[in-house]
Amino acid sequence: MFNRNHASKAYVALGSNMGDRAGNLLLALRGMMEAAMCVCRVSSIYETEPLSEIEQPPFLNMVAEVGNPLPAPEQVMARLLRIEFLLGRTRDRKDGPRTIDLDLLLYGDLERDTEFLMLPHPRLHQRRFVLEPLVEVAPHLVHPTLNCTAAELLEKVEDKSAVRRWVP
Ligand code: PH2
Ligand code: MG
Ligand code: MG
Repeated sequence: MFNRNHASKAYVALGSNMGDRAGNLLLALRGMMEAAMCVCRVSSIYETEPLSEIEQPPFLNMVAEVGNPLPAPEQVMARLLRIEFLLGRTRDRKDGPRTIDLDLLLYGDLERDTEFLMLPHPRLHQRRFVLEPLVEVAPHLVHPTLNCTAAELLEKVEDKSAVRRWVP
């Protein structure tokens, strides 16, 4: 099949709302590079209102573009989970506050539907805290199943929660 997006690019959403939030994001980026993931572009850091049923502190979010050469998608996912673990991520409460959350959003045009890995990420188009930084790094990226660009998804998103460039 014709691949509309650059075949070898993947996009990872990073989020933290516990401890040293910016430090956690930067340690995660370093972890990704140390795990042989080539981080070729990063967005600004955004401070974002939690999208959650649970009362919790504001997040810092960003998006990283990873590419060339890319490990297989399951390998990328496994490495992201390992970095979350190394940075103290626990899963004691579903959707509770976290030191670090690393979500694989897209991997070229690949689709996956397993318990371990869903591609494209099933909620990416509903979340302003993902779309704002994604548009900053890849406005023309085409969503493989919704068939519109990241910029178009951001224009259409109903989520109006606050997403602002973070100033340290
Ligand atoms: N992550 C969630 C749920 N809600 N809200 C914001 N603002 N940022 C996040 O990263 C986030 C969230 C589940 O992973
Ligand atoms: Mg998440
Ligand atoms: Mg996650």
